[in-house]
Amino acid sequence: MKPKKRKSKVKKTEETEEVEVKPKKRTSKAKKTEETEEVEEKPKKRKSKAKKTEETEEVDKPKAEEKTPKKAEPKVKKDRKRMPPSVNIGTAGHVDEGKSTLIKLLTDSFPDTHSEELKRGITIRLGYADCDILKCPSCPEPDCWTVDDFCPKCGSETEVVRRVSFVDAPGHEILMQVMMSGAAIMDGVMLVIAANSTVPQPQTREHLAALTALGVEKIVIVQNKIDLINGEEAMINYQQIKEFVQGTIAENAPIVPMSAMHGANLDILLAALQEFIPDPERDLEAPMRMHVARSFDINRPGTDPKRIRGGVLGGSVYQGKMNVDDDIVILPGLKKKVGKKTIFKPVKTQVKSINLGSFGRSKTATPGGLLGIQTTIDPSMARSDSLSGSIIAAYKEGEKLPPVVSELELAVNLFDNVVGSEEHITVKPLIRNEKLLLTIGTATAVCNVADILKKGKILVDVNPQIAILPETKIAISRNFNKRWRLIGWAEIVDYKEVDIKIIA
Ligand SMILES: Nc1nc2c(ncn2[C@@H]2O[C@H](COP(=O)(O)OP(=O)(O)OP(=O)(O)O)[C@@H](O)[C@H]2O)c(=O)[nH]1
Ligand SMILES: [Mg+2]
Ligand SMILES: [Zn+2]
Repeated sequence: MKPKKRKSKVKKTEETEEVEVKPKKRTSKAKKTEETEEVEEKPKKRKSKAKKTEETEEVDKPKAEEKTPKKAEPKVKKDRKRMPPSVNIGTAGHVDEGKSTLIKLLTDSFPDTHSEELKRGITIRLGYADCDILKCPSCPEPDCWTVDDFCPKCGSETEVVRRVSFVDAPGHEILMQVMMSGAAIMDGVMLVIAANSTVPQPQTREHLAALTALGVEKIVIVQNKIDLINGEEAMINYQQIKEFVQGTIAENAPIVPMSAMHGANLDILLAALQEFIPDPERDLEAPMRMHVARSFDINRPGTDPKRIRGGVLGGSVYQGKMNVDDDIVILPGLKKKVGKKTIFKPVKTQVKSINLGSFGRSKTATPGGLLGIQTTIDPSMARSDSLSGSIIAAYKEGEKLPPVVSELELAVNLFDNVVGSEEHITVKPLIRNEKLLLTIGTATAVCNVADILKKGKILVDVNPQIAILPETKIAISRNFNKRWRLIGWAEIVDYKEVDIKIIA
């Protein structure tokens, strides 16, 4: 592609700034506090032997304990076999339908830990937690599946079959980009639909469309909150779900009726996850690439300068293998202001340690599983997710790095209608100079449409630049009344690469 000079008026930072989320009522706050206390006095249902990691310390705020499933207190096995996570399973679905409660049931930890999330009663950021899926050697399918060390049905010792990392996405309509950047690190998804609501709700539709656009096609549907309805209502709701998914990627997805709050049918859900979301085939020989979904500074204020630890980046390995002490490059890199322009400087650093969630420290990381890596970069550069949306690549002298781009040529597919709004909005064709929000991997960028080309192709300016994996599918959102709505998706046909100079 020929270099072209075109001035873009886009300022990513201003336009992508977080939109105010309206407070939402959450039921029985007082009751919840009582329950929290009660839960804390009891021995923990499942004890994780992983040491508390640096990564978790950062977000270690008071936990919002949801109602504990009414199950017998299982014992904890001492010599439990441990294996690193091998798959990432996400949540998707309309706000408040029980995604985080489901993660709590599976992993024993409630993902909403930030004070704003607790105050508003909704998920705002991506949540992370993991658990082992275990099998009872004595019970038949699907009774045999559990997340406990001892079978809740017969008491036999269970065996670990695999470890799963979960990515909990928010359902609120204005947090669509958060959900979509989370989709970049999901191998499969649990689409949660409340049985006591009509199907589909706007974000049930929009999330399914986003999953389709971004190629997350392994789906298990959770028909949640069945404790709130009777058998007949459950059947009507089930039919609505069936009709909704007909002709979509979720057409053949299993539908598991559940109560995430009371733990009903957890075994059936686990059986479905085992069958319908297997570990994808991984390319361990390919050059290592990792999606960064968050970044932070783990040093407490006032830390002795000699003991300061480098910036931490969290996300998931996309391909290849990462080892402690590997040289890596963060792309597009560290943000710098040059006059009025924001530019990025790719930075070379080293993997100092690898943390696989509650599994704990590891010398290596492969695709599947969420991880945090400590690097040698100035920790202030990683503060407050400032590096989320980056790509980390293995650094080897002379080896090609993922491109950092300033322009993209896209083959676009637009939906007929805006799927995520209550009202009916037709998607009109794209026009030159309009601004679109693109979700590319874990990155989001407001881009200017520079040109409309033939055969459904467009040219967009990417400013500030981002790093891409060229095979990545892109979700396209358009602004309607100050709200970004998903309107379609695209594939990368060509791109204009920025010359990068790596700083060590
Ligand atoms: N009765 C009943 N209530 C449930 C169940 N699952 C979740 N809830 C309640 O539904 C409300 C919302 O649950 P969350 O898990 O926060 O929902 P969410 O889908 O994560 O919400 P967002 O992340 O904000 O989209 C909470 O009050 C839960 O206690 C269930 O199976 N039965
Ligand atoms: Mg939630
Ligand atoms: Zn059993």
